[in-house]
Order: sequence, then C-alpha cells, then structure tokens
Amino acid sequence: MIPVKRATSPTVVEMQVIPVAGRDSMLLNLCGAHAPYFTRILVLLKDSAGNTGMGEVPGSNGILLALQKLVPLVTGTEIARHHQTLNRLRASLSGPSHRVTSSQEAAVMTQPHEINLRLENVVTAVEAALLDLLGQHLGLPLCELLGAGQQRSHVPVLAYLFYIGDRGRTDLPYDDDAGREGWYRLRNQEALTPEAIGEQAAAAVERYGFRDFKLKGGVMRAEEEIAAVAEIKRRFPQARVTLDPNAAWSLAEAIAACRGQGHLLAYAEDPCGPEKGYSGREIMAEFKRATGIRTATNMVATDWRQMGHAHLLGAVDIPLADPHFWTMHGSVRLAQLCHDWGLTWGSHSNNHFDVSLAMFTHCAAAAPGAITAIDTHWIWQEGRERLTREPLRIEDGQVAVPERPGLGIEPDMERIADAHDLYKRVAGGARDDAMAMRYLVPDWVYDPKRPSLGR
Ligand code: GKR
Ligand code: MG
Repeated sequence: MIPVKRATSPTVVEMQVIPVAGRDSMLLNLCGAHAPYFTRILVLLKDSAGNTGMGEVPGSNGILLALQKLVPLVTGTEIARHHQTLNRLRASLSGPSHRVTSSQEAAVMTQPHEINLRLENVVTAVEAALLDLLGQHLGLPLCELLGAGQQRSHVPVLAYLFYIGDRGRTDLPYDDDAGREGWYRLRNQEALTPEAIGEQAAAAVERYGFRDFKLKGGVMRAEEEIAAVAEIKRRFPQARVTLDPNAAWSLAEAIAACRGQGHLLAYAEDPCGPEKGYSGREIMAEFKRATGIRTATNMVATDWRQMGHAHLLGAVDIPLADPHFWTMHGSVRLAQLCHDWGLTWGSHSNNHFDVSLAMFTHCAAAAPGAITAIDTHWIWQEGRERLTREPLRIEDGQVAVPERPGLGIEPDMERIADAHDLYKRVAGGARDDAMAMRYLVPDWVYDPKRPSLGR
C-alpha cells in the first residue's frame, strides 16, 4: 500500500485573548444611549512560521470566559486543519463544562434586542484568526478561502446614521474630537431633528462618499423618523435609505408609518416584531404583504433554523448575516443561498474596531451576486480608534478588498495594549445603554415597544 503523504502547515504556538475598549459618541437607540466606551474581544494567534492571525468579536464576560477556556484546544493545532479545530471547539462549547447557564446567557445578551449573541461569537473569534493565518501561509487574501472565493474587488458599505444625545448634559467622559471639523465635529453634536440627520448624512457623504444610508430608529415617533428619512432622500435622491427601529413598532404602527413610502425606503429593517402570540417572523411577513416594502433583519433570522422559518413565511428579503454571529464560513454560506434563492445578503454590525472591518469586508467579498451595502459602525470610531497599523479605508462608499494575504491587516501591539488598558480602567461588565440615557430622561426605563425619546 502506498503511504499517504500529507503536506503539513504551520501550527498554532500561542493564543492570546485580549479584551479591549474604545471611545464612542452618545448614539441613541431603542435601548437608550451609547456610553462613552464600548468593549470588544481580540484573539491573536501566533503560528510556528512566525505569523500572527487576528479575530475580533463582541465584548461580554461570557464570550471572554469561554475563549479563555478554549486556549488549550487551539494551541498546537495545524492551521490547515482549521475546520477540525473549530468542530472541536463547537463540541466543547456544547458540552457540559461550557453549557451556557441562564446567568451566563444573560451576560452574553448585553442588550435587550441583541438576541443574536451566542456561542458562534466564540467560534468566530478563533475562525477569523485561523483563516487569517492560513491565508498568510498560502499567500492568498482570506476571501479566497470562503465559499466559492473572491467575487468582487470592492465592498459597498452604508452610512450608519444615529440620533445623538447632548453629551453636555452628562458628566460622562465622551470624546469630542477636539479641534476637528466636518464629520469629526458633527459626530459629537446633538442630532434630534430631521434637519440634523440630513446634515449628518451630508457630512458622512463628504468624508466617505456613501450612496446608501441607514438610520437607527426606535428613538423618535415613527412619523418623525420617516421625516428624517425623507430629509436624507431630499438631499440624496438617488440614495438607498433604510430605517431600523429594532422592532419598536407594533404591526399597525409599522404599516401606518411605511405604507406608501416605497419611494423613500429601499427596505425596512426590523420594523416590527413578535406580538399578540405571533412570532416576529409572522408579523414581518404580514408587514411585507401589507406594505409591499422589502424587509431586512438581524433579529428574527439569526441562525439556520430561524432562517428556515423566515423563508417559509416569506418574512425576510435581506438577512443581515453578521459573521460575528453566523461565523465567517456560515455568513458566506448564507450569501450563496441568498443568491440561489433570490434573496439579498447583507450584514449587521455593532460598534467595532478595524479587525472586524476587515472580517466584514472579506465575507462581503466572497458573497456572490448583488448584495446590499453592509452595515458598519466604523465611521463613529475611524480617526479615534485603531488596533492595526493601517485600517482598511471607506472611500467612495466602499472598502477595497485588500490584496495582501489573510485579512490583509497587521496588529499594532502598542495600540492594542492601550485599548486593553482602557478596558481595565473603564469596562464595568455588560453594555448598559440605560445608564447614559438617564442623564437625558431621569428614571428612564427600556420598553421594547416604545421609542426611547419620542414617547
Ligand atoms: O449600536 O445602537 C446600536 C445598534 O442598535 C446595534 O446595537 C444593533 O445591534 O446595529 C444593530 C442593529 O442593526 O440592530
Ligand atoms: Mg438592525
């Protein structure tokens, strides 16, 4: 018998799990107001060839603890066998020692509407870093290792606009981009009216060249938010604009707000959710039938089982398959399915650093067919935060897919150490948007069915 000769690839010699914090503006949403700092978790893998691979996922104590426990399962593994390693992680995470208890689950679900944070977050941190290493080993951009490989050279991204609270009414240490002009000044100023949102859109376009917009809703009354969308459309008639109230509206409110507004809304993101014993998927399907407006979600089709139900009901046209909770392979697998089934792939985001920007970019680069411009919060961090030497840039409303191998980014260890120090000084557990909101409205409490300010 001829012995099987297998080429070997480098092995992982070190895994670091580093919680980090970054600065943010006082962005408003259904859950309240963003605090001055957000947290993320970085995974750095070193291999026997001397390369470093990176992954970034949401910051939560549950994810951090799980990643720390997995270190022995990752070190010593061969990078080309990353599927085997990830399968071991999955098996271990679903085993008794890692089974998520309800209190851990509560820690993972940092925001009331973040029903999508789950153990796949843990797997993705390692997956991204392993694929980054494998790409470097093979001399290929990471997107060539996903799905059917690279499909585009540039990835369209949208301007993610927010209502902004007056940080002057708090004693919280918000950054103010002191001495800067244009977008960088405006991203720290109160914005509560359609005019202010229109100005924000214009400043974002001037800085980054966007053609697509998303307004985070669930803050003002539905009519006011639609008026803000109209103001964006007035300034940029060719733009594709969407609004995402995170299911704050009842079905009746959502229909009243959106029916006949197809000329303003390219699609509606989570306009409504579960009510009166019907699931969010059933209610979204009713919304679509009543308005004829396409729907996107990061709330009701966040895994394969939910996706199956959503598809049977015809509830969702644009699943926002964020690789941080679908995994990078999973997100691209869904993109392929969308392409074959006539759906449109997109991605959700949360506040993130430049490692996640590269992760989104490679997934979108491997997504076949027409995709919708992907979400990114990066414009709120760009210019004030970075963990890599040269973050990917948003220009002309797109990110050019790096030609360099792997993720195409290089860690900046000094910046990572600073962000970790910041984490140690400021991170007080789970994200809590109610805390900052109470400076604007004393005794404010979250209500998933009422806008946070326009009550
Ligand atoms: O950053 O406030 C925010 C967003 O509301 C975020 O938490 C959401 O997860 O962007 C997300 C969304 O599309 O729902
Ligand atoms: Mg959303």
